[in-house]
Amino acid sequence: MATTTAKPAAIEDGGRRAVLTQEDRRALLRYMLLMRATEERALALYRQGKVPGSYYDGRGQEAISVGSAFVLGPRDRTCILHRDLGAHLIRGVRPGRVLAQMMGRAGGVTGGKDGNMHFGDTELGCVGMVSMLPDMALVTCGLALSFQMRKEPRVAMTWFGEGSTANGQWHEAMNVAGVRKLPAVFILENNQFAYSTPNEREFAVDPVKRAEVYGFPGVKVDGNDVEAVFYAAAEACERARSGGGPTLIECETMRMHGHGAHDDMRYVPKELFDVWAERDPIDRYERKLADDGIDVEQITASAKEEIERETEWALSQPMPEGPEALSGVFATSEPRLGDGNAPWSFWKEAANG
Ligand SMILES: Cc1ncc(C[n+]2csc(CCOP(=O)(O)OP(=O)(O)O)c2C)c(N)n1
Repeated sequence: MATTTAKPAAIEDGGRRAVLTQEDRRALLRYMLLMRATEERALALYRQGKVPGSYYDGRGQEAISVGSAFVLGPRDRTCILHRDLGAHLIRGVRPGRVLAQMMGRAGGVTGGKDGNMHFGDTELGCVGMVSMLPDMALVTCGLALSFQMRKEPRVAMTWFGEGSTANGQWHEAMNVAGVRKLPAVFILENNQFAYSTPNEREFAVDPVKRAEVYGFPGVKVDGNDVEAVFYAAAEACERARSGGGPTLIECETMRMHGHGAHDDMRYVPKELFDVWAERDPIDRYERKLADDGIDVEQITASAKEEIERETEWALSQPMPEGPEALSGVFATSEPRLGDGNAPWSFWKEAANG
């Protein structure tokens, strides 16, 4: 199976074409802006001592989680990692709930439990993350296997850094996905560093080539181009839904902040930041949409206003009451599994028949 570079193209999925409308493109920009603004707010709150622990953001990587999660339908499922806030937002988690989560407030996604990384709203199709890398790749295989066994045309998608591909669990996940042709989409975010370890100390072959040895396609895309990510993910989802098995999509990008808020990233050469700053995914997309006559300023202003409102809401949330510490810790009822959220016009049309 060839390793290819994805080119934007119309994709067929269930008889419908994956073509971004102007409304979709405005939404892609809006979600990237919301992701960045939410993370900037969270970092500021961390520095004010309101976010305990550390804080892990995905600055510079917004096009990846936004472009790929945007493809998914309401009944698809996600395993979202620490640099993929855009995917939570696309599934329908409000920025205020994310900020409340970071601060351990009752209004947070898990009601003030689980710290600032390990959250997911199952009603919106997001499985809460665990830190052991890359165990969510195995959980993704489990979700995909259940869809396959029930013959449901659904997709499980997950994200991880290139550092995760060195761990044995990752290889087990890729192997089972390949052998069973699972309807899974693996999004590899190659942001050049696994904490302080640069790519050249991480692997001897390009990680996308590893898909081929497990018997399924690997695709490399510009991870700072939101539409390139979208089209690669649309093609992968179509393949998964039609029984063609998994895809690994390697998105090339750069982590523009430290590993966490505590990391001054002095191990990264400054020139590298300069090169990647020129390729900022939001600046690039703003320019592209403005050239196409879209009112970018209006989208920027409304995202700014939304984040102000959401921050105020998050700050007004109380801390959880003591007895709440025990709720939701042990299973006492069936999990609430909702049909999620999907903003892409493809799904809106499907819902309207
Ligand atoms: C099994 C395991 N070992 C170590 C860690 C600690 N750890 C958390 S993130 C990280 C670096 C991960 O690098 P990468 O997968 O490239 O993702 P990135 O953080 O660069 O997005 C490490 C070593 C962990 N979470 N799990």
